[in-house]
Amino acid sequence: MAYRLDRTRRRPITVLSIAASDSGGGAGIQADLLTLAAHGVYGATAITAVTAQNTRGVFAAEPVRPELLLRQLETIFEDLSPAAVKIGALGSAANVRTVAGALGRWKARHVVLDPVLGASTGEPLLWRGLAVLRRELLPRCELVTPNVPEAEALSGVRIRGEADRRLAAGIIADRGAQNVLIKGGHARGGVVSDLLFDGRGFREFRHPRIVTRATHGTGCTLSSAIAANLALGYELQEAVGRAIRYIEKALRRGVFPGRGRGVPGHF
Ligand code: PXL
Repeated sequence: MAYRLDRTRRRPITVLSIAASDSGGGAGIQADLLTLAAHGVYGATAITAVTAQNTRGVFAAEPVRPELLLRQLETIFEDLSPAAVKIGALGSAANVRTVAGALGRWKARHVVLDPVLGASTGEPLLWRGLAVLRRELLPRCELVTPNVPEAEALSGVRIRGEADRRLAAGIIADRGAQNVLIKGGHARGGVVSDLLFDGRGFREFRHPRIVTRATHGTGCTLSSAIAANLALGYELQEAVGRAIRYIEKALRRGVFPGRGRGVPGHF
Protein backbone atom coordinates (compact mmCIF):
# COMPACT_ATOMS: atom_id res chain seq x y z
CA MET A 1 0.00 0.00 0.00
CA ALA A 2 1.24 3.50 -0.80
CA TYR A 3 1.65 6.11 1.92
CA ARG A 4 -1.14 8.68 2.13
CA LEU A 5 0.26 12.14 1.48
CA ASP A 6 -0.15 15.39 3.32
CA ARG A 7 -0.71 17.48 0.19
CA THR A 8 0.44 20.81 1.56
CA ARG A 9 3.71 19.42 2.90
CA ARG A 10 4.14 16.79 0.18
CA ARG A 11 5.21 14.28 2.79
CA PRO A 12 3.61 11.09 4.10
CA ILE A 13 0.98 11.62 6.81
CA THR A 14 2.83 10.73 9.99
CA VAL A 15 1.81 9.42 13.42
CA LEU A 16 4.15 9.28 16.39
CA SER A 17 3.85 6.24 18.64
CA ILE A 18 5.25 6.69 22.15
CA ALA A 19 5.19 3.18 23.59
CA ALA A 20 7.13 0.15 24.80
CA SER A 21 8.78 -2.51 22.68
CA ASP A 22 7.28 -6.02 22.68
CA SER A 23 10.05 -8.36 21.56
CA GLY A 24 7.40 -10.93 20.61
CA GLY A 25 6.08 -8.55 17.95
CA GLY A 26 2.41 -8.59 18.95
CA ALA A 27 1.78 -5.51 21.12
CA GLY A 28 3.35 -2.14 21.88
CA ILE A 29 5.47 -0.35 19.30
CA GLN A 30 5.42 -3.33 16.97
CA ALA A 31 1.59 -3.50 16.87
CA ASP A 32 1.48 0.28 16.41
CA LEU A 33 3.76 0.29 13.38
CA LEU A 34 1.85 -2.54 11.72
CA THR A 35 -1.46 -0.77 12.33
CA LEU A 36 -0.15 2.53 10.99
CA ALA A 37 1.31 0.84 7.91
CA ALA A 38 -2.01 -0.91 7.25
CA HIS A 39 -3.63 2.56 7.24
CA GLY A 40 -1.06 3.95 4.79
CA VAL A 41 0.35 6.18 7.53
CA TYR A 42 4.06 6.64 8.23
CA GLY A 43 5.10 5.79 11.81
CA ALA A 44 7.78 7.42 13.97
CA THR A 45 8.49 5.87 17.36
CA ALA A 46 9.76 6.94 20.77
CA ILE A 47 10.48 3.89 22.91
CA THR A 48 9.59 4.22 26.60
CA ALA A 49 10.48 0.75 27.86
CA VAL A 50 11.84 -2.51 26.55
CA THR A 51 10.23 -5.83 27.33
CA ALA A 52 11.48 -9.38 26.85
CA GLN A 53 8.35 -11.28 25.96
CA ASN A 54 6.88 -13.81 23.61
CA THR A 55 3.39 -15.13 22.99
CA ARG A 56 3.47 -16.83 26.39
CA GLY A 57 4.21 -13.87 28.64
CA VAL A 58 6.44 -10.99 29.76
CA PHE A 59 9.75 -12.23 31.19
CA ALA A 60 11.54 -8.92 31.78
CA ALA A 61 10.71 -5.23 31.40
CA GLU A 62 12.71 -2.09 32.00
CA PRO A 63 11.89 1.57 31.38
CA VAL A 64 14.18 3.68 29.19
CA ARG A 65 15.84 6.58 31.03
CA PRO A 66 13.83 9.81 30.69
CA GLU A 67 16.83 11.63 29.12
CA LEU A 68 16.92 9.14 26.26
CA LEU A 69 13.14 9.26 25.83
CA LEU A 70 13.34 13.06 25.67
CA ARG A 71 16.04 12.94 22.98
CA GLN A 72 13.85 10.66 20.91
CA LEU A 73 10.88 13.03 21.26
CA GLU A 74 12.90 16.15 20.47
CA THR A 75 14.56 14.70 17.41
CA ILE A 76 11.22 13.47 16.06
CA PHE A 77 9.28 16.69 16.72
CA GLU A 78 11.91 19.00 15.26
CA ASP A 79 11.85 17.17 11.94
CA LEU A 80 8.73 15.10 11.34
CA SER A 81 5.54 17.09 12.32
CA PRO A 82 3.32 14.16 13.36
CA ALA A 83 -0.36 14.73 12.58
CA ALA A 84 -1.35 12.60 15.59
CA VAL A 85 0.33 10.98 18.60
CA LYS A 86 -0.50 7.61 20.12
CA ILE A 87 0.76 6.93 23.64
CA GLY A 88 0.93 3.44 25.13
CA ALA A 89 2.90 2.04 28.07
CA LEU A 90 5.19 4.70 29.57
CA GLY A 91 7.35 2.72 31.98
CA SER A 92 7.98 5.23 34.75
CA ALA A 93 6.62 8.36 36.42
CA ALA A 94 9.63 10.28 35.06
CA ASN A 95 8.73 9.15 31.54
CA VAL A 96 5.11 10.26 32.00
CA ARG A 97 6.35 13.71 33.04
CA THR A 98 8.80 13.85 30.12
CA VAL A 99 6.08 13.02 27.60
CA ALA A 100 3.60 15.51 29.09
CA GLY A 101 6.22 18.27 28.89
CA ALA A 102 7.22 17.46 25.31
CA LEU A 103 3.58 17.33 24.10
CA GLY A 104 3.04 20.82 25.52
CA ARG A 105 6.28 22.30 24.17
CA TRP A 106 5.70 20.96 20.67
CA LYS A 107 1.94 21.61 20.68
CA ALA A 108 1.25 18.03 19.65
CA ARG A 109 -2.00 17.47 17.74
CA HIS A 110 -4.57 14.67 18.17
CA VAL A 111 -3.07 12.97 21.24
CA VAL A 112 -4.58 9.51 21.92
CA LEU A 113 -3.60 7.85 25.20
CA ASP A 114 -3.98 4.12 25.83
CA PRO A 115 -3.40 4.24 29.61
CA VAL A 116 -1.52 0.94 29.88
CA LEU A 117 -0.79 0.03 33.47
CA GLY A 118 0.27 -3.55 32.91
CA ALA A 119 0.34 -6.37 30.40
CA SER A 120 -2.78 -8.52 30.24
CA THR A 121 -0.79 -11.20 32.04
CA GLY A 122 -0.43 -8.83 35.00
CA GLU A 123 3.18 -7.66 34.71
CA PRO A 124 3.48 -3.92 35.38
CA LEU A 125 4.39 -1.63 32.48
CA LEU A 126 4.08 1.59 34.48
CA TRP A 127 5.92 1.78 37.74
CA ARG A 128 4.46 4.34 40.21
CA GLY A 129 3.31 6.72 37.50
CA LEU A 130 -0.46 6.66 37.85
CA ALA A 131 -0.83 9.90 39.82
CA VAL A 132 1.42 11.83 37.42
CA LEU A 133 -0.42 10.36 34.46
CA ARG A 134 -3.74 11.53 35.89
CA ARG A 135 -2.47 14.99 36.76
CA GLU A 136 -0.11 15.88 33.92
CA LEU A 137 -0.96 13.72 30.93
CA LEU A 138 -4.77 13.41 30.90
CA PRO A 139 -5.25 17.17 30.33
CA ARG A 140 -3.15 16.93 27.16
CA CYS A 141 -5.25 14.18 25.58
CA GLU A 142 -7.90 14.48 22.92
CA LEU A 143 -8.88 10.90 23.75
CA VAL A 144 -8.04 8.36 26.44
CA THR A 145 -8.96 4.69 25.83
CA PRO A 146 -9.03 2.73 29.12
CA ASN A 147 -10.35 -0.81 29.51
CA VAL A 148 -12.49 -1.38 32.61
CA PRO A 149 -9.64 -2.00 35.10
CA GLU A 150 -7.77 1.05 33.77
CA ALA A 151 -10.92 3.20 33.95
CA GLU A 152 -11.30 2.11 37.58
CA ALA A 153 -7.70 3.11 38.32
CA LEU A 154 -8.08 6.49 36.58
CA SER A 155 -11.42 7.38 38.16
CA GLY A 156 -11.40 5.61 41.52
CA VAL A 157 -14.85 4.18 40.67
CA ARG A 158 -15.47 0.45 41.01
CA ILE A 159 -17.30 -0.42 37.77
CA ARG A 160 -20.05 -2.99 38.24
CA GLY A 161 -22.64 -1.77 35.77
CA GLU A 162 -23.57 0.81 33.20
CA ALA A 163 -24.17 3.64 35.70
CA ASP A 164 -20.67 3.12 37.18
CA ARG A 165 -19.15 3.10 33.73
CA ARG A 166 -20.76 6.44 32.88
CA LEU A 167 -19.72 7.88 36.23
CA ALA A 168 -16.11 6.78 35.65
CA ALA A 169 -16.09 8.31 32.15
CA GLY A 170 -17.36 11.59 33.61
CA ILE A 171 -14.67 11.67 36.29
CA ILE A 172 -11.90 10.94 33.77
CA ALA A 173 -13.22 13.76 31.56
CA ASP A 174 -13.31 16.09 34.60
CA ARG A 175 -9.64 15.27 35.14
CA GLY A 176 -8.92 16.83 31.75
CA ALA A 177 -9.26 14.28 28.93
CA GLN A 178 -11.41 15.80 26.18
CA ASN A 179 -12.95 12.44 25.24
CA VAL A 180 -13.02 9.09 27.02
CA LEU A 181 -13.55 5.68 25.41
CA ILE A 182 -14.12 2.92 27.97
CA LYS A 183 -13.64 -0.35 26.14
CA GLY A 184 -15.97 -3.22 26.88
CA GLY A 185 -13.79 -6.12 25.77
CA HIS A 186 -13.08 -7.21 29.35
CA ALA A 187 -16.77 -7.56 30.24
CA ARG A 188 -18.69 -10.75 29.49
CA GLY A 189 -21.40 -11.36 26.91
CA GLY A 190 -21.74 -11.91 23.20
CA VAL A 191 -21.91 -8.20 22.43
CA VAL A 192 -19.08 -5.79 23.22
CA SER A 193 -20.07 -2.25 24.09
CA ASP A 194 -17.45 0.50 23.93
CA LEU A 195 -18.64 3.73 25.56
CA LEU A 196 -17.51 7.12 24.26
CA PHE A 197 -18.01 10.27 26.36
CA ASP A 198 -17.17 13.65 24.83
CA GLY A 199 -17.67 15.73 27.94
CA ARG A 200 -21.36 16.29 27.13
CA GLY A 201 -22.95 13.13 25.83
CA PHE A 202 -22.44 9.38 25.55
CA ARG A 203 -22.29 7.26 22.45
CA GLU A 204 -22.18 3.49 22.57
CA PHE A 205 -20.41 1.41 19.92
CA ARG A 206 -21.87 -2.08 20.04
CA HIS A 207 -20.37 -4.93 18.06
CA PRO A 208 -20.33 -8.72 18.22
CA ARG A 209 -17.64 -10.30 20.39
CA ILE A 210 -15.12 -12.19 18.31
CA VAL A 211 -14.13 -15.22 20.31
CA THR A 212 -10.42 -15.80 19.70
CA ARG A 213 -7.14 -16.34 21.51
CA ALA A 214 -5.56 -13.69 19.25
CA THR A 215 -6.09 -10.88 21.78
CA HIS A 216 -2.53 -9.85 22.64
CA GLY A 217 -2.03 -6.29 21.36
CA THR A 218 -5.68 -5.38 20.78
CA GLY A 219 -5.55 -2.22 22.93
CA CYS A 220 -2.40 -0.99 21.16
CA THR A 221 -3.95 -1.74 17.79
CA LEU A 222 -7.21 0.06 18.56
CA SER A 223 -5.56 3.24 19.86
CA SER A 224 -3.11 3.32 16.92
CA ALA A 225 -5.96 2.86 14.46
CA ILE A 226 -7.82 5.78 16.08
CA ALA A 227 -4.67 7.96 15.88
CA ALA A 228 -4.18 6.95 12.23
CA ASN A 229 -7.76 7.89 11.37
CA LEU A 230 -7.48 11.25 13.17
CA ALA A 231 -4.25 11.90 11.24
CA LEU A 232 -6.09 11.06 8.02
CA GLY A 233 -8.63 13.76 8.85
CA TYR A 234 -11.64 11.85 10.22
CA GLU A 235 -13.67 13.40 13.05
CA LEU A 236 -13.26 11.69 16.41
CA GLN A 237 -16.47 9.61 16.38
CA GLU A 238 -15.84 8.47 12.84
CA ALA A 239 -12.19 7.68 13.71
CA VAL A 240 -13.33 5.54 16.66
CA GLY A 241 -15.95 3.70 14.58
CA ARG A 242 -13.47 2.97 11.81
CA ALA A 243 -10.85 1.77 14.33
CA ILE A 244 -13.35 -0.63 15.94
CA ARG A 245 -14.13 -2.08 12.50
CA TYR A 246 -10.38 -2.42 11.89
CA ILE A 247 -9.74 -4.36 15.11
CA GLU A 248 -12.75 -6.62 14.41
CA LYS A 249 -11.28 -7.53 11.05
CA ALA A 250 -7.79 -8.01 12.52
CA LEU A 251 -9.19 -10.30 15.26
CA ARG A 252 -11.02 -12.39 12.65
CA ARG A 253 -7.75 -13.05 10.88
CA GLY A 254 -5.68 -13.43 14.04
CA VAL A 255 -2.25 -15.02 13.66
CA PHE A 256 -0.47 -17.44 16.00
CA PRO A 257 3.28 -16.93 15.60
CA GLY A 258 4.23 -18.83 18.79
CA ARG A 259 2.89 -21.49 21.11
CA GLY A 260 0.92 -19.05 23.31
CA ARG A 261 -1.64 -16.39 22.58
CA GLY A 262 -2.20 -15.05 19.10
CA VAL A 263 -2.15 -11.46 17.87
CA PRO A 264 -4.33 -9.43 15.52
CA GLY A 265 -3.63 -10.02 11.82
CA HIS A 266 -3.01 -6.66 10.17
CA PHE A 267 -2.73 -7.80 6.57
O1 PXL B 1 -1.39 -4.28 25.82
C1 PXL B 1 -0.57 -3.62 26.70
C2 PXL B 1 0.85 -3.62 26.28
C3 PXL B 1 1.42 -2.46 25.83
N1 PXL B 1 2.70 -2.37 25.45
C4 PXL B 1 3.50 -3.44 25.49
C5 PXL B 1 2.99 -4.66 25.92
C6 PXL B 1 1.64 -4.75 26.33
C7 PXL B 1 1.11 -6.04 26.77
O2 PXL B 1 1.76 -7.04 26.87
O3 PXL B 1 3.79 -5.71 25.94
C8 PXL B 1 4.91 -3.34 25.08
